[in-house]
Amino acid sequence: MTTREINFDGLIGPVHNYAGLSPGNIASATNAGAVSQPRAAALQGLAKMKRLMDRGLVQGFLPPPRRPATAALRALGYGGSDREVLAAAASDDPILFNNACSASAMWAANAATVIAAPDSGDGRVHLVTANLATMLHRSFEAPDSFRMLRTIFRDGDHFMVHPALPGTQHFSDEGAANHMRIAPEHGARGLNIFIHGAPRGSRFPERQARRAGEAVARLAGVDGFHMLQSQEAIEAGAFHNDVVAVANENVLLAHAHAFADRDALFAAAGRAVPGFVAVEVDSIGLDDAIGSYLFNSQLVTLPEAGMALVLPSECRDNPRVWTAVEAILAANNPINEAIVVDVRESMRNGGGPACLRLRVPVDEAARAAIDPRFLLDERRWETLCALVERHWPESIDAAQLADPALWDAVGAAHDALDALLARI
Ligand code: SUG
Repeated sequence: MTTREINFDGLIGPVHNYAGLSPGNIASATNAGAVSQPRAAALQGLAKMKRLMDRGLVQGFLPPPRRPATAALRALGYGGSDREVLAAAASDDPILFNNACSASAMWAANAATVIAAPDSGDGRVHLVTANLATMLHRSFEAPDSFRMLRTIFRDGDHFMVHPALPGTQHFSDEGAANHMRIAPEHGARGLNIFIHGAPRGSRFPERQARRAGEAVARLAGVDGFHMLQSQEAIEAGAFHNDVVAVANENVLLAHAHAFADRDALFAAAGRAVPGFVAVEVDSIGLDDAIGSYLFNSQLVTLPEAGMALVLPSECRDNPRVWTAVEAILAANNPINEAIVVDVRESMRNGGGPACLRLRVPVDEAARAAIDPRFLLDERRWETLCALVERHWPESIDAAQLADPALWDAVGAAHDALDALLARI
């Protein structure tokens, strides 16, 4: 049976805004207080999905959880109607309130770690929900993501969806953004690499703890290979590994300073995977890598053979980075095409093409077991575009977050999405 990868992209939610909630994420900090464009953001994300569908790739989506997160505020003691909950939180504790207003679930690469069926202990695909424990706004996603993943992958013959690890710094887990799989092909057994941050010695918080990767590996029944990020990369703003490295099948594309010990990592990959190809880039600095998000490209296998890099347009805007891209394409490796996409609204919060998707490799039987509402065809894609055009706010500035009129508009957009999911 053929195994193919499905990219599930987070549909960008109607409350997408720039509140500067992620210290260490340079783009998020730089754009704090800027005016966001939720409608354009969601349409950019949908256009990216369509580009890949048109190339014959299988595309799914994850609906945004309801925001503002009134459920999280209720769990913190706010009561009354939704409006009362939000009004009280907005006036008592604007920081908490802003955290409850984030549309950060769009970055689906942080929803869970996915372990492919050929690697897992029991032959099923395992999805371990990420706790996102380091950032308050992101931690609110975990219960929503668990519920959503259990809905989409509910067939227990093919999938096992795990709840999040304990939500403490000891197990801080940001999911697939810190996991790479190197394998001869999607359907073959591979090496699972878990990348973690440094618990001390950085001015930035450690967002992925080694213990988390170890626990995920145990839960899914794999022997993981664990590797520390380089201190240099963390300090330059690589708050997740997927900002400096991306893998697909037998290929690893990485910045030369991504890992604390690249020799050990390359040796392990070479031992585990015959035909392992490392494409290492040292012609640009970490500042250009992080400013352009070159390594946050999606690296995908094309149905007609070869691989494409799905790059953010910021890479084309930087001549040094674009020269590096041309060199990657010209060199002797499977990457032979660049597909440039505009995801600027997400990029301004530190989320590139790879952050926006959760990749799930499945064989035909497992694919048939996925809830079909979350797999896109032309008609479903058009329905989602029409929904966004009609219901997503055109713009939001930070001061507007506390405006009840915005809560009503966003609530109506979520109601319309729920209604759509009931009929597509
Ligand atoms: O967790 N930004 C996200 C970006 C996540 C990118 N994901 C990957 N690299 N896989 C984060 O830092 C900013 C939200 C704000 O500031 O409002 C934010 O959460």
